[in-house]
Amino acid sequence: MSFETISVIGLGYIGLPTAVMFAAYGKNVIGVDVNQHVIDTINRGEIHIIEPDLDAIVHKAVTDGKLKAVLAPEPADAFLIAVPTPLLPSENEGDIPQPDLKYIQAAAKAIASVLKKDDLVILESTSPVGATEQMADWLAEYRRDLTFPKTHQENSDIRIAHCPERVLPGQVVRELVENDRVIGGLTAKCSQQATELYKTFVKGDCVTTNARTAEMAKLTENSCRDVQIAFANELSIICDKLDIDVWELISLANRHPRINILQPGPGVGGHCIAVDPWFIVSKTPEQAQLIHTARKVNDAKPEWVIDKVKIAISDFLQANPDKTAKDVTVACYGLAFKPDIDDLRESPALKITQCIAKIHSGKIFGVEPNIKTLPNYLENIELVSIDIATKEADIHLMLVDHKEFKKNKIFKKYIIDTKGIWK
Ligand code: SAJ
Repeated sequence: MSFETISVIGLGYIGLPTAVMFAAYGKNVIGVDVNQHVIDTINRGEIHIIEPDLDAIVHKAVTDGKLKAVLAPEPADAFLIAVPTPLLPSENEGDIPQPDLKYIQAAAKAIASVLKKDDLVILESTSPVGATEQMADWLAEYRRDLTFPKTHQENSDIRIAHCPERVLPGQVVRELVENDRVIGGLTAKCSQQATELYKTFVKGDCVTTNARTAEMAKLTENSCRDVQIAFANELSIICDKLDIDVWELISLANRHPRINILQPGPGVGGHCIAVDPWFIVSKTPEQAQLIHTARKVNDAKPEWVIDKVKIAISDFLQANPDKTAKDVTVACYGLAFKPDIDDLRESPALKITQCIAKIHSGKIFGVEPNIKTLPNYLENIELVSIDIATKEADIHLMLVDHKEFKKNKIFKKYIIDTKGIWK
């Protein structure tokens, strides 16, 4: 089977780099997205997301005529679905959030109209266990004239597999090529064809399994990281209570040959680690006790940091009785969801800064070397340089260990250092 034309549905943080990688390796790629701005940007050879090295490859692929972006799917030999799988908003506080598969269903509906015998459909979106089978059922419902693996196994017209993306934001271009891939076909033939497709550019191993295991593998990776970060975050709270430096403690414990504790921080952000464990918890609430607790520990960390800021403000006012809260400036260092990126979405640092801006009557400085302007929705936060913040602020809250902050250690009385870089 040779795949000449490949279609990628959803041109976001995963879909666009994946699409362009196929194009860079000689395939004709049709990218599909529902957003006209995304389509126009890509067709100009530009990108709408921030990812190192991606712009040049997209520019070349579009100029070479290997990649085009369109609003509605066109016929192709293989379809990769890389749409969001968010959580539905919980009705009551404390409810277990449930995954929302509506974008997968919409993508299935959209490609169904152009699907033909011998096509391969791959679900790349991080998904709860069973989602690939569900997607196959939707396709079968929309195209009763075609046969699918559930009823026709290896003889089906359409092959279907789940192949979760596992690339790290900020290193996507390299990791797409180098990482191993888990490929879970609905049948062995589905896995084999999907492997053939990914081998176009993947230098890592393509390891095959079934779709449910592939789904669970991806959720397991991110849940494992979430649980490990929760352990570090819980340690930081315990150590604070016991007057122990958690950073020193972790570096000592990590000298043990079989211990590797991760780093505490202001909470867990991003679009994956804080979301994916819920896909497991919502499916098996009785069994997933540890994974559920880790989510709660990590989600509670921003509140703990905010309490620390309140205490620091009150200590400052006690030491400076001539001042009122209005006179106290709080500088928040780092707004992105992790170091050395400019992505503010799902960022605990941003959430904390916004919350302080709401409850504190004095000035709030946001220091974020990776962005030039603050988004409009951020009220009462002034974007300032490191220099101004260190000179003018009274309370210094370290939230993200960007390289600029590691280089410029500050020595002030009122420091809350959630990343342990200004000891
Ligand atoms: N964090 C800590 N302490 C640590 C490490 C991370 O607090 O020691 C925080 C970060 O500051 C950030 C959050 O965790 O707020 C998540 O950052 P991350 O670097 O752990 O992960 P992501 O969300 O950028 O990417 C993850 C990766 N998964 C794993 O490393 C298992 C990536 O490989 C996945 O492809 C990606 O999720 C995804 O798309 O699912």
